[in-house]
Amino acid sequence: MSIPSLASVSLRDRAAVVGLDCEYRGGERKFTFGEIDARSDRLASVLASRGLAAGDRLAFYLVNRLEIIDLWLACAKLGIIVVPINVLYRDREIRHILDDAAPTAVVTTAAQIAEFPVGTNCWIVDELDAEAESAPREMITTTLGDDTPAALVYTSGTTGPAKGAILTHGNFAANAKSLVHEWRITSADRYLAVLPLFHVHGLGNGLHSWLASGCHMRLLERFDRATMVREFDAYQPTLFFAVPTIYHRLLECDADTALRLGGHTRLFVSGSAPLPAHVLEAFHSAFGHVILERYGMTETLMNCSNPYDGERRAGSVGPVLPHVELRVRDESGAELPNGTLGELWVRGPNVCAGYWKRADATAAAFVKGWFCTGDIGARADDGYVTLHGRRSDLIISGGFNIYPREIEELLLEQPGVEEAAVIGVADEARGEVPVAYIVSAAPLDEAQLRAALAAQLASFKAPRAFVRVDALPRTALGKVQKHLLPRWAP
Ligand code: MLC
Ligand code: AMP
Repeated sequence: MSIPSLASVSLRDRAAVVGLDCEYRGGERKFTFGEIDARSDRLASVLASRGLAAGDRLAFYLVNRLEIIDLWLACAKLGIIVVPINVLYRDREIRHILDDAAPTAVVTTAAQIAEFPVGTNCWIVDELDAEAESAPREMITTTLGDDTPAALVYTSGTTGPAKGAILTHGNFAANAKSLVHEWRITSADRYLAVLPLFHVHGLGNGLHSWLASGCHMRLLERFDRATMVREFDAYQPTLFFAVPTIYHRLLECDADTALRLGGHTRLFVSGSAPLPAHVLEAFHSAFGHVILERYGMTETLMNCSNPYDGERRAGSVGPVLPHVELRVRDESGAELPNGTLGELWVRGPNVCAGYWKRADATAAAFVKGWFCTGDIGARADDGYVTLHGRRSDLIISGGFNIYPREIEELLLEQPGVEEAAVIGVADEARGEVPVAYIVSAAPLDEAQLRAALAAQLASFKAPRAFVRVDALPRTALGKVQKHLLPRWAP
């Protein structure tokens, strides 16, 4: 099924129903599903008149706003491949994505054009919006199959730079249909959307559950603890998707507020990073809800979920979803018995078509149709899956991924830095934060290091601390043994 077919349940069948409210041009506005459909048809005319056709790439670099939905649907209808770029990314991260995906243009704001390399074809979102308002609404007849690429979502590997996971129309549709069924999402739900639409948690799960169910959505620019209580009170959502850091922040609510907020919500979902058992328990006591934890990734959308009815087990991501197959395998690829730790391999309509222009990386990640997730876990006899880390040294901070190697390479370019190793250390709110260990003959100039990193990398990748060491612990073969680095404490 294609994204337009999935969305037609809402856009066409519920055309007269108000399905979205969000900030629009500085004020609050409500949109019917019919208006959303018409807006994306008109934007599709504009994109076609600018020469875009099926298979072309179009990037966006925007915080959550209505126009991302217009863009997503217009591109889906035309078969254009969307390339979301994290708005926190800076120079080097942006350049890499643009070079790799070669989008015709990047849709962004006038204020953010300065973030892009000179010569980048930037389209201003407000100008596109204004042009679309007066554009004709034409019948779109693009042929879309399950295998038609819908998006390239960049995700880093342990070696080498970020790769574009090719997510297809079929991936998004299968994932959304499954979640709507499993989490009992209906048109009566009210979904408060705070997760960024440039990552698959907000895009694949959030936006598409809305489209597939025809529920109501309130789209916020981002999660902000200070305004959240007001938002919950005013909107009274039934559905909330978040990362553990957001639940951690919500626990700062006083007892009465927490009970009140929990009172009208039907389902709180967490994912993208481990949800600590103590947060699950504290949230249960304060808000009266057991958060439903699930497991997904950019390349596969959703793999496992605790059940809607039945036990939501602390520390587990629940059983594999009905449309997905999951195996736990050892290093040779042999299947392991229940209760034994191994790498999780998955297969199903949710799994991406490979990495953009990276046949080598695709071949390395797929074995006989199975995607090797790099996540280490085990399955219990009753089917519940637990995750126990990763094969790589990925750091997840506030639900955003950080690959140490990227920071290490940049540190090595700085004056006086001879060797560098970055590791994740536990952080109560963000789960993990990066800390850099540096070998340098002279004392470290921390301000210079911070400034150099800030100019080129997203702010969430900035090391919490820079620790000078005499040498990095290495094996006889020269491999850095990160687990032997001295413990750092704030
Ligand atoms: C944070 N910032 C954002 C932002 N979140 N900017 C734009 N959009 C967002 N969503 C910026 C802030 O402006 C600030 O920038 C810096 O990041 C730190 O913000 P903070 O508010 O101090 O941080 P915190 O209170 O810790 O909250 C951060 C957060 C954020 C939890 C709201 O980390 C977040 O939105 N995380 C969600 C990540 C996500 O969606 N992951 C899914 C990946 S998909 P500055 O410049 O002032 O420092 C995936 C697969 C799956 O993983 O589905 O499982
Ligand atoms: P990303 O590359 O941003 O898609 O991140 C995907 C990774 O996030 C997965 O491979 C897991 O390592 C991790 N992840 C997602 N959900 C969970 C979860 N519920 N618990 C622990 N880790 C998770």
